[in-house]
Parts: sequence; structure tokens; C-alpha cells
Amino acid sequence: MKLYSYYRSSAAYRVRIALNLKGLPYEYLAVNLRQGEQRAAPFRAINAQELVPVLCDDRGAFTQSLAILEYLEERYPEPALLPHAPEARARVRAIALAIACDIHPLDNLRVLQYLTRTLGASEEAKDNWYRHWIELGLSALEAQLAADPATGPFCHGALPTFADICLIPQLANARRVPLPLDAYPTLLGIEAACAALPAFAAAAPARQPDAV
Ligand SMILES: N[C@@H](CCC(=O)N[C@@H](CS)C(=O)NCC(=O)O)C(=O)O
Repeated sequence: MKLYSYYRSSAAYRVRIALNLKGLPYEYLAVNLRQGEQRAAPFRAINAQELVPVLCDDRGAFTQSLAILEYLEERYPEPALLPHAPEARARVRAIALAIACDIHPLDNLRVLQYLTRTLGASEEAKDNWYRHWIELGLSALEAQLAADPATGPFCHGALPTFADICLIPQLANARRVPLPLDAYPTLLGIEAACAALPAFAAAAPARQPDAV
């Protein structure tokens, strides 16, 4: 398998974690988002959306990190990254989607660049925007997870799932702003549980070949 990735891309980080958890080796192909390589012809030919990640294997080139997670889960079911019961699967997917659909897109590089380059927002205003949407999303997740007995050492019980795979990269993004995370003890506890797993540790931005 080949993964088009960027070390700081939280969407690619999700796929790196999933591949590691499932023990699937892959070749890392760096796309430098800061230098705009996602908009250059060679990468556009692979993904017209100009976004990483893209996962390529013997069956095709797959985009959208959540679709890639679902693909990996269906093709390589063990270890499972979704629980068995339908209601549990819905809970895990809801947590993952709250991050991937409601937090992350607002803080994507091209959105931030549009704020500063097109709308003329200052760096400070841009950072406030970034913090605002992460705080809003993480506060809701903290309340939701803290109140739910289904939460365990991980977002759902005792094993990592899609929910943790989305949460950990989002917390890494929050730290980059930086945003204090003391208000999210449940999320930090889950982060500690994930950090203890080599699959998560090896997927971290600083461990990627293009990290600077
Ligand atoms: N919904 C997409 C989001 C992908 C995405 O936003 N990727 C970012 C990096 S985290 C990107 O490639 N940004 C390039 C840009 O903004 O120009 C997914 O989950 O795969």
C-alpha cells in the first residue's frame, strides 16, 4: 500500500494510526502541503480534491480518511476498529464524525489561508478562529464522553476505535495553536491510553519521514 500523507495532516494521521493498528505496512509518500504540492498537477491527477490522505492499493486509490477507515475495516476486519453492536458502532461513528465533519474542516489549511489571504484576517484573528472551533467541538465531546458509561480507557470501552483514531490527531492540532487542554480531563485520559500503544505513537507527526 502507498499512503499520500503530510506529517502534520490530521486526516492522514488517522489513516496512519489505522494502518498501524491493523499491522498493515505501507510506503509513505510525502505531499508538502505548505509548499502547495497538493495543488500541483501530479498530485491533482491522484486526487482532484487536492487533499491528503490518499491510500493506494491493488484495488484503487481511495480518498477521504473516514471512507479509508471503513475500507480497511471491511477488507482487514481484524483487529476490529469498530465495536460489534449496531448501537455501539453508531456511537463510535458519531464521535469520529463530530471531529472529522464538525471540527476539522473549519481549521483546514485552505480555510485558514482563505481567511488571511482573501478575507484579510490577521494572524491573531485566524488563530482565534482556529481555537474557537476546536474549543466548541472538544467541550461538547468532553461532556458527552464524561457522562457516558460506555466510555472506558478509550472513547468506547477498552479497545481503540475510529473515535480514538479521530480524537488523537485533533488533540495534536489543538496543541499546535496552542490551546490549553486542562478543561478536557476525559479526553486527556483517553489520549494517554492511546499514547501507550505503539500504533498510535508511530503515527505521530514527529515520527514521520517528512517531519521538520
Ligand atoms: N475530509 C477529508 C479532509 C482531508 C483534509 O482536509 N486534508 C488536509 C490536511 S489535514 C489537506 O490536505 N489540506 C490541504 C489544503 O488545505 O490545501 C478527509 O477526512 O480525508
